[in-house]
Amino acid sequence: MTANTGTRPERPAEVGAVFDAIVVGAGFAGMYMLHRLRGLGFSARVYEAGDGVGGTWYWNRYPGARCDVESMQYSFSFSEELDQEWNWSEKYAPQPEILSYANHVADRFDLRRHIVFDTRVAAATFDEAGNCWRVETDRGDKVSAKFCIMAVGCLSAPNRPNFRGLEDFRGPIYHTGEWPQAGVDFTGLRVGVIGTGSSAIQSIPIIAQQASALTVFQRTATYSVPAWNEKLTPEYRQSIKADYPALRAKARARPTGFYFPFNMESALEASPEERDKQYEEAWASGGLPFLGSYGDLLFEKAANDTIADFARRKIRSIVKDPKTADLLCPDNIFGCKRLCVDTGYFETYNLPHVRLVDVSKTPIERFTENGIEVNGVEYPLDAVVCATGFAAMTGSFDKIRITGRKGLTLAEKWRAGPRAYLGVASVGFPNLFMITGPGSPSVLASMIQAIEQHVDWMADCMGHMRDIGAQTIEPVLESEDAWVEHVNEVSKVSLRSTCSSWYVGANIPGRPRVFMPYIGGFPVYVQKCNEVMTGGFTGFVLEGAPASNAEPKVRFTERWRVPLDIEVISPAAVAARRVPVV
Ligand code: N01
Repeated sequence: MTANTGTRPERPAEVGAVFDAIVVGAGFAGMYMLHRLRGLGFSARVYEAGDGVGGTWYWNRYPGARCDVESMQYSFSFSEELDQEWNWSEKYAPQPEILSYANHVADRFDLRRHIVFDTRVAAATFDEAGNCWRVETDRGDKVSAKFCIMAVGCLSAPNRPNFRGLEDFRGPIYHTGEWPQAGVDFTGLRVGVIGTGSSAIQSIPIIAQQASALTVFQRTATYSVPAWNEKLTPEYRQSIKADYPALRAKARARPTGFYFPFNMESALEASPEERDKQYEEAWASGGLPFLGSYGDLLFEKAANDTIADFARRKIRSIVKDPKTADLLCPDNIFGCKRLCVDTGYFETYNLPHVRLVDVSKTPIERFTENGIEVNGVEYPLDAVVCATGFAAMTGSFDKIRITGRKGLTLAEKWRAGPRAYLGVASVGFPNLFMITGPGSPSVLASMIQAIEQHVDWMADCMGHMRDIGAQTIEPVLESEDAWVEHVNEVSKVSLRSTCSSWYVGANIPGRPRVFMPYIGGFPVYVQKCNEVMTGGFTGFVLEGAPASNAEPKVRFTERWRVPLDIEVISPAAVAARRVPVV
């Protein structure tokens, strides 16, 4: 498969260096973690596999890549100055602009001098005698630190299906999640795209503009809502900047961690005419908020049927060929898999040089020298794009040999599914933190807000440990078990747990079927984390602190005192199944 980068500069291995903290990954999570650690006066080292910052937005350079959370909200909120000085150009920022923002943050906060690029962490081993993590990289570095922080991303380990005959194919094969930095020119080529998830839906309309012929291999049809992306005017930006903190506060109080108006009514209590009107208006606004048209869409199948029917009617109204339209109409729960947001996706199938091949019943048989074979038919191709997604949530942990107490590896511990208390730490792995780990809202919230909340919590925790002289922090098994059970229980409330998506690991053969992110809603989760912290880290054991009679003063990043009463979001609302989760 064609790689993202070319050469990496030679450098000598670093052996024996000791840090307070080692951070794995220099995406938004790793960058903000570094910033907080330095603010606390900790020594820190970040290792990053790529040759630049940005994580997801460094690797996913495929044509059409852009964010599906509005740019004014998909950004760091920890610095009012940063909020004021950065100007997003579009409603949904394109990948190059988000990458520029990541680079701006790295420069503005002088982060690069503590990041080592072109270096992949290969192993992290807890040294029980020394109470520290020993970290090894693929460049031969051997360093150690009291804390090891995984900022490895939820969608960072590409899923490359092992199709028969891959090596026979004469053309290039790309993965959307590892797109070449130099870009790809498909002009005049016959291109095949495998997959119809978010990455495919964004790239297909652009690839179709260049390719002489485009063949899309679809295993599962996908719901998608128009983005109606547009340029942002200075006036609009200013209207938000006039009171950015208020928008940020409203966003933190949302189950999704970003703000959009939504309707808490039941779809089933509305008449068909009222529903159609509501859906038409929401469709005309576009984007993920479409799922907020009613409060029970992800909780009641009958309610979901109404929005699914509407979306199918939209597809049929756009796609001219009825057979292709039929194939493009999903028959599963609307929003069960991650909802896609597109610009001209369904319209692309009206182009004469674009065709859709159904591989749901007869899978891709093999690659040949000249193309892809399905059901005995060879589709001739010059280049192939695998938009086949990721080993989500745990895939990036699997790539590192992480060994905790008594030689137990994280991969062994998580064989039947990930287990982590609050999604931040796992029993047997002291002082190992996971930013947006499994069991936290992560991918069900706006990622940057989820990252900031985790990083602030972890930084406050590490600062507190230093204050009281604690050496290690580790969850108690009962607390971890109870949290994992809670994550599972809450997921059953949502229709989201019912379909085969990457949320449950079902996109990769052999993975255990477990609903990995926490679906109870961002503010509910934040409140739980706050309680744990202000209660003196309940559910965790802190060891090594000398006994003291003084009440420990816990650090706390104030902006996470999220009021649960902003616009009816409450645990009761979650329990009443009336909280749309995107
Ligand atoms: O990956 P996916 P993605 N043969 O797993 C198909 C985020 N994201 O990279 O559904 C044939 O969604 C697979 O088929 P099926 C976002 O959270 C955000 O598109 O498993 N097909 C599916 O159609 C998103 O959800 C943005 O039956 C095969 C596709 O490949 C997540 O990343 C943009 C196959 C994979 O879809 C992942 O999105 C992009 C096989 N052997 C991504 N194996 C934003 O907008 C897999 N497929 C911010």
